[in-house]
Amino acid sequence: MRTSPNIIITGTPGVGKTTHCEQLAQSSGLKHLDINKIVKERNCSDGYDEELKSVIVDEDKLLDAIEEDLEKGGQIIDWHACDLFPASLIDLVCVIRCDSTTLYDRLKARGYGDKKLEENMDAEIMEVLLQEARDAYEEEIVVELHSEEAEMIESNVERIAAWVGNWRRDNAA
Ligand code: DAT
Repeated sequence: MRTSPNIIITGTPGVGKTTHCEQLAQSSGLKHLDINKIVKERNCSDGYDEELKSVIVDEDKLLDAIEEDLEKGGQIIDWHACDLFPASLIDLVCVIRCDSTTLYDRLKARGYGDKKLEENMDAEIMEVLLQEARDAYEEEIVVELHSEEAEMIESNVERIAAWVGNWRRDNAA
């Protein structure tokens, strides 16, 4: 029985997932599971996509690598996909959103090539991650949050941290 919830913070690259996760980890005491880092450190890759300049993830290896952490609870999963994590271990899914102009500037600043930039812009405009979250998890646990300006991070994090406090109270042994 978990005494702290597991939360997924997902969204298109550049929307602000890592920034949210770092602040949420500080204010809630939950652990930030940076999946990009875990894939590298625990060798969960299955090759490299030269065209997109990104690592191909072996999802089975990744799940094996974090399963124990998820069973313990208290994890914040930071990843641009969400439907691979078992619904029974997930308590809240936050889909971070960002308007196209702002996202374009952030991805350009990151040095993304044209193809990668275009794919990610399309994904955000088509609400791909929001749909993926809604298809994989109960509607009540999927929340859409906007992140164009700094104050939005603060209010989103406060809102999630308050939710964590309620979850812990409701699920206290
Ligand atoms: P992700 O983890 O989704 O790829 P990130 O947290 O690394 O995104 O953020 C990408 C960049 O955008 C980074 O330079 C921080 C900035 N950023 C994110 N959310 C922001 C916000 N609400 N206001 C201002 N800048 C933001």
